[in-house]
Amino acid sequence: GDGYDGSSMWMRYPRVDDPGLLRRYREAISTVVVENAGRNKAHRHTPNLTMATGSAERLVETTLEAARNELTRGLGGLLDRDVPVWSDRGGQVPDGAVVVGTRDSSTVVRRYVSARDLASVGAEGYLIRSVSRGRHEVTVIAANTDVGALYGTFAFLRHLQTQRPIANLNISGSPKVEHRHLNYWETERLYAGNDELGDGGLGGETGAIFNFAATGASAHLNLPVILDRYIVAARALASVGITGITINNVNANPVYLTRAYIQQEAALADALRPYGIRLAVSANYAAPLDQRFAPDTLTREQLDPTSTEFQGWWNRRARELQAAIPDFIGFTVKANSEGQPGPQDHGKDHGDGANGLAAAVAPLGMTIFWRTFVYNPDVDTDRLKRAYLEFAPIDDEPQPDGTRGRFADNVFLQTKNGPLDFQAREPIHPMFGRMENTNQAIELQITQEYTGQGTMLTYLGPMWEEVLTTDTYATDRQGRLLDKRRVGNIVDGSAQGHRDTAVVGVANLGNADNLTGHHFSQANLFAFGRLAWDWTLDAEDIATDWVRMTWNNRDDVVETIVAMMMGSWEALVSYQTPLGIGHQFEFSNPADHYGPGPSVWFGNDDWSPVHYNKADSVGLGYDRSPTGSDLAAQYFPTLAAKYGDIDTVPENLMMWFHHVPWDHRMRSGRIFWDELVHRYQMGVQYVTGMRHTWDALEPYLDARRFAEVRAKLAKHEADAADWRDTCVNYWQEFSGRPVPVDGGPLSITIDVGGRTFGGFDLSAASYPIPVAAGAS
Ligand code: BDP
Repeated sequence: GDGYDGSSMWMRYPRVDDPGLLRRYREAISTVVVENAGRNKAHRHTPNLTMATGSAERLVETTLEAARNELTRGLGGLLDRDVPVWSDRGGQVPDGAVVVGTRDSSTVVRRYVSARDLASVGAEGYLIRSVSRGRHEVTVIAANTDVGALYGTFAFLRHLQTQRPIANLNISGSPKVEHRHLNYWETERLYAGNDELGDGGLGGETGAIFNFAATGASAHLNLPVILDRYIVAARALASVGITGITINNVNANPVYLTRAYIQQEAALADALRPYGIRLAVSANYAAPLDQRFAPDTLTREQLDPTSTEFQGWWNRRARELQAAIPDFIGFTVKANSEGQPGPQDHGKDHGDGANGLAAAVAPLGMTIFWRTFVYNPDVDTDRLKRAYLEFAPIDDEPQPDGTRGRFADNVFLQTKNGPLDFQAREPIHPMFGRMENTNQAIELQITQEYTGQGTMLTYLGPMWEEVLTTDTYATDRQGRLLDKRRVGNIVDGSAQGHRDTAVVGVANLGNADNLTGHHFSQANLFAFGRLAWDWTLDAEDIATDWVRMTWNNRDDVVETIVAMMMGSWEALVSYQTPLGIGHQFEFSNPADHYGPGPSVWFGNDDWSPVHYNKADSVGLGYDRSPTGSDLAAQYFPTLAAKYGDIDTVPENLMMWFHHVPWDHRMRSGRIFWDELVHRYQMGVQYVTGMRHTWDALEPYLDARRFAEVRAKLAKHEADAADWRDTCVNYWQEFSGRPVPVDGGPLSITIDVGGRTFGGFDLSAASYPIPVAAGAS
């Protein structure tokens, strides 16, 4: 693509538009030097793997080739001239060389970067330095491994894409978390190109980017051909440091374990491997019953996870996978959750189940990611308490050797950020900090299931920043507060000394031209990767980088778009589920989890909005304080006390923990009813503000993407208003109070983590840029 269809994502590399900067970049950069790029050839199971016809690209065979190609492509674009690869083996590297490598691969790196300096950045980190020798100025991108060199390459390109100065570079980076994975629910919750032909997917257009099932002319993944789009995705993921993908839905179809599929998975793994991306598969606990594996099938009785039959069966599948994919990660498992089979069907618990699979794959060096998204409609009145109740005792169980915790070392418990299900705002999951003896991965949702799907412009960076920086108030066994105890510290291991660490994001890639459907959904993939690498990064800085890389570098344009993005999530919370109310979504195709349904009852509590809102003449919200379900008690004491008391609970979580009386006095001075209506109003008006602001940006943006976002914003605004009207009208039946008619505020500002965004003056006739952050 030309970059104006979004198909290059944030790797567009247009010519640097600031003439002074372009001159300085051109002076500093002349050639690319990647010595020994062809060594360390990545394993190929599929020797004749090729790119689809029409592709300009050849498949790279090594990680250093990927780095070299990215540099020539990126620098060539940004500098708008050829930046050749230097190939003269004998001579000294030329002035202006950009050198990439490790101390093993590169004599230049060896000359300029000491082993000691490199040791500080670890296996996947990098150093970027300007060095000079005589009149020679050289930029060195150095790492301990080839993949570290690739990450450094992308960091260097990002530096130029965001137009930072190139003189005297001394940059380093290294990830805080080891496993930075995507889960790809290939048949569910895709909002990027889902059934674009409108024929129910019959045209092979299912929306999945990696489509294993398709055959014939429209097949996406057809051995041994790899589409360019997979490589764009691989580059995008490598650019933010993603290390693995579980490629199929957690509601797992065992077909992904069959030989025919493994062959295709191997081809995909071959193509992604040079980019440092490994594959995993979601496993269905009862797959051994599946006749597609005949004669290697088990009986129901043999599904006991402690049995040698069960472990042997999974060991055989894992061996087959490893034979084709030597760096295969392991399995992601959703068991005894939403109707999926699991160990409890055989009288065993989650510890037995996870450990049974873990034992089967441990000899192969593989890992089990066991999800904790469990709830039991038969016994739970408040399903949010279920995960902690099931998993905490196993984590705490005394072992024969005197230690605690039954989960095996190669098991991660994978837990969603909040206890319900990826709602736009939830409190943190009470398990964070509670799994002292078990590896714990956090699962975030990048695909916008509950946050506007393919229509609403919702930047999720601030949400993840809120989650990861939330204080758990975790204590040690003696009840003393830990020093480092934010969710991010729990996840990166610094809180409780965990060595194995993981962040997982439910991905939003699809088969749309721009890979994510909404152009702004690309920002969520970008932000997820950056935060998975380093959760202490600032969501606004990440947005700023993304806008500069993806749209343009005019400061006033950048500030304007970033300001829109930064308030967009809080605005969505406001018009959908303000003040901590949970799950108010209707559940009717095709609008699943998109539109409002506050009055709906589905025949059981699990997913019914009326169960979550508990609207009555007294007030609104779910009592999870000590007078109610007491979910609050699952948190560490300080947080339990804070959440459990209506006077100390943060207002943005008030209805999560309390049934709030309509006339409760809020911090704004308004009564709760008035505040509630005000929130709905503000959310919608923020969207109106975004639409107007976007219109003002027309002269500065490319026509195609401008128009596509503009059309989405119009629908976004209408749908946000529908949320407000549907909900406010329904609540009014219970509150019996008039809707406050102050006309709403004229200047809309949204508070994100103590910072103010918006400042849209809706009384003005026109909305000239800049609408800068904080202006009001
Ligand atoms: C729910 C989704 C469903 C997933 C489930 C899960 O609606 O598609 O299968 O979560 O995470 O939010 O297992």
